[in-house]
Amino acid sequence: MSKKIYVTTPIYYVNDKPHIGHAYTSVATDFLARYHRIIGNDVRFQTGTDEHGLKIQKAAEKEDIKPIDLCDKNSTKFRELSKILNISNNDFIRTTEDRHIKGAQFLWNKLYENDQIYLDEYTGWYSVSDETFYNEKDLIKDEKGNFKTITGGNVEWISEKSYFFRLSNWSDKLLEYYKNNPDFIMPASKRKEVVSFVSSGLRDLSVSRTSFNWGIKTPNDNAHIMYVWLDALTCYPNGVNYLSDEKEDVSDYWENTTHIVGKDILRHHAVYWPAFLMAANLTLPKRIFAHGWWTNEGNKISKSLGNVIDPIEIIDKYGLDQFRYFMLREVPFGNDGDFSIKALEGRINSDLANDLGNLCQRSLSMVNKHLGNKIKCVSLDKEELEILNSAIELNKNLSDMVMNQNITDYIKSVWDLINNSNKYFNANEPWKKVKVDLDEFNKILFTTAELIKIIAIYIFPIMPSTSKKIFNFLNLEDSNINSEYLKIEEFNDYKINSIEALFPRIT
Ligand code: ME8
Repeated sequence: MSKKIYVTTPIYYVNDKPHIGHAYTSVATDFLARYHRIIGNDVRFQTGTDEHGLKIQKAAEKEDIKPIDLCDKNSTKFRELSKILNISNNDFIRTTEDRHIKGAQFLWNKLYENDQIYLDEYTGWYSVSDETFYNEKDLIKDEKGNFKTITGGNVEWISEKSYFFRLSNWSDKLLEYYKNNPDFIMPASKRKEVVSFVSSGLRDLSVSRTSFNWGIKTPNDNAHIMYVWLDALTCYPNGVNYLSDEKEDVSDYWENTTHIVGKDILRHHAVYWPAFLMAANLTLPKRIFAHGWWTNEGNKISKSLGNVIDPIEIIDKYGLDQFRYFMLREVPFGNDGDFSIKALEGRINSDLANDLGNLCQRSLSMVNKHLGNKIKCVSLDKEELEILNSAIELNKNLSDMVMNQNITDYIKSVWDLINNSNKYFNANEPWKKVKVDLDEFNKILFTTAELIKIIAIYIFPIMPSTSKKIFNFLNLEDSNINSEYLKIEEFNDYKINSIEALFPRIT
């Protein structure tokens, strides 16, 4: 039965152009959206840009342009990157859009009406780079004696009038919620971190600023703008029109929402966000999945170290599907990982050119050479039926893995299938059979073509263009690759189109 599903990436800050970390989250979320569509779910997938706050205002001042002009310029770059990455999002939201501003103010009003917000003064540390308030105990001192965030970011001391959200009232409710919904935060190691953070006690959270003006006005008081995280988090329900009294059908998606985020912003998503929603009597998302952090050849990726990786350069040199495959396969989803060119080239040559590329090219080019581009549909023996049925059955396991965002095991299982298909092909030695028994040769190639078709469906979420290319080799309609194709083509002959190398080897 088709389910409504909503998946989201974080909305990215527009103070600068996108880098590989942004590309990673978008590709991983795209993987999930595409798989859900394959199995017939009705998916909405949102990404977008986070455009308010001091970080953006300062970046605009530095370039001597208006904040909105900086936002327009850099938001376009994120939108373009989504296209380059072949991301299948249905929506791209900007926090400077009217629909977003209305939704953010709607949530504020609900909190205000429910007496969850009060006026006071914030005096303490603030990090502009991650737009976060810090307790001194959570900071570290550098060698010069200056306080820094644990990731090395600067903090500044601020003191200004501010509205506060009664976060401290929500500690117990949050802990109870985590306990009753053990899959709300994943992976489990990250849930533990959040539980321990909340158990140590929460302080009320400053949710408005008065010392600058690049933000959404708080509806009850013109002197304040909303804290950028309260503003930004509402982008998710705003994309499905949930923060409104005139909810449309589209809000049904909200009931089944998965937020994919990096571990850097887990606290905002797994603590502040559910507390805001509970306090406003609104529905919580189903799942927050926090993935790990990429380093570059072993070093932290940072502008000051000058080692920021531009995903577009990598894609230009190695190809998009190669990049997508590497990002998704190299690091267990949820763990930290390292980007290295050697590892990328290794994966392209072994997993892509040797395993997948060879399987397709060797077998299908034999069809073109010896069977005049056609494979006849034949009745299959036990061995063939078993291998094909188990390839089809695999989809049940893959589906369970996707429900748990287990992208890594998904890819490993598909590669086991590719390797088993290569084994089947090799063990049956079609290059010998072609000389003595053309029917037997045809049967081996038919089975292999069926396996290749099934593999093409399973790799669609990872490498959509490659999947389509393979469908084209098999002369199958590629506009809607889905699990309907997961059956043995008992009545259809195959026509094989001309074959090209899928993944050139890197030498
Ligand atoms: O935090 N490794 O935006 P942002 C892996 N606007 N992922 C990385 C990464 C790295 N080295 N660097 C960045 C914000 N990311 C807020 C979000 S949501 C309501 C507001 C990815 O531009 C990762 O997903 O700093 C991280 O969480 C996100 O980019 C941060 O993007």
